[in-house]
Amino acid sequence: MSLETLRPSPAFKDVLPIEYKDLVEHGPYTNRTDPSKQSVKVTDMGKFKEVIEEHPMCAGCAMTLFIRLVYIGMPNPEHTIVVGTAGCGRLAISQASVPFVYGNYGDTNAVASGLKRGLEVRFPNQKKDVVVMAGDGGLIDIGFQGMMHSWFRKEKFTTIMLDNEVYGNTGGQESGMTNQGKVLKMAPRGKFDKKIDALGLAKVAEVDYVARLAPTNPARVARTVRRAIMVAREVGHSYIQAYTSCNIEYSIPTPDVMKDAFAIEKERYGFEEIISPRAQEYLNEIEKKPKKKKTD
Ligand SMILES: Cc1ncc(C[n+]2csc(CCOP(=O)(O)OP(=O)(O)O)c2C)c(N)n1
Ligand code: SF4
Repeated sequence: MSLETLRPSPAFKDVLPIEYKDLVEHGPYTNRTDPSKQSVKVTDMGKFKEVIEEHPMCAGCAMTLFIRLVYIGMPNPEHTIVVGTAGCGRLAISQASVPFVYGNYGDTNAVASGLKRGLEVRFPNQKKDVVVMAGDGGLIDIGFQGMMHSWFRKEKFTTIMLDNEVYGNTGGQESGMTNQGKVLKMAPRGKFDKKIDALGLAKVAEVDYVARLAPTNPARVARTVRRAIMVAREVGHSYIQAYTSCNIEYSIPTPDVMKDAFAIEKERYGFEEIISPRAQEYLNEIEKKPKKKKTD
């Protein structure tokens, strides 16, 4: 079997599905010379073919906006595999034109570790990006062990936590990321313990690129995703923690979802990046602006 990635024969171009052709000709599958640059921009949303266009999640759910931005931020979606699990996010993630591996709840980072290593053997000449995208419950609670070990081993993939601070998909149980005292449908006396400091854990594990953000600034989300994936591709592990409110379990009226995101960002979820020296060196290199030619 060839080690080359599948490439459709030009003779079959006309009969390829229109969706695929649009992704190549008017979307993010476009070939680009510099893999660190995106071929589509957040500011052009609505004008290009996106890898995710439909989802069955609740109307106005901030998680869906964030997931959409993640796919726009991917440097090479055509060479990316997303690993997810049970939870609200997979309802949208499974609709994207990017392969999706549905791991058992709690197994995502173990599955991604094996997948990434396997891809390196199978495609030695083609970088393949692996991204775990799962809920706070799936990662900090049931997937905690696998997640932490993948961080300590510096596995070359990205973990994205969709932190809605609750088990949304199963009707409102507290997670390790729920704030202390928060009353939820299935935590009627309020959560006893503190929100787990996942960023602090990532620091202890010396994860090469760590970022926390809310989906208030779409361009920043896309840039952060691109940086995280590029660091994972060449340097080590990367972790993004995103506030993706659950308007159902937190009773946020749909029109106020973004107002809530701005308020929480201001109060306790400000944008933060923690970058190791070797990751910073790599990012400086790929983000270096070409010098302007002097004109006489
Ligand atoms: C091993 C296992 N335990 C429990 C479940 C049931 N389950 C499905 S989704 C879910 C909670 C999801 O919460 P979270 O990961 O925070 O994602 P959210 O739905 O909030 O986005 C649970 C407990 C399961 N599918 N598998
Ligand atoms: S239950 Fe919450 S997190 Fe899940 S889709 Fe609905 S609003 Fe989003």
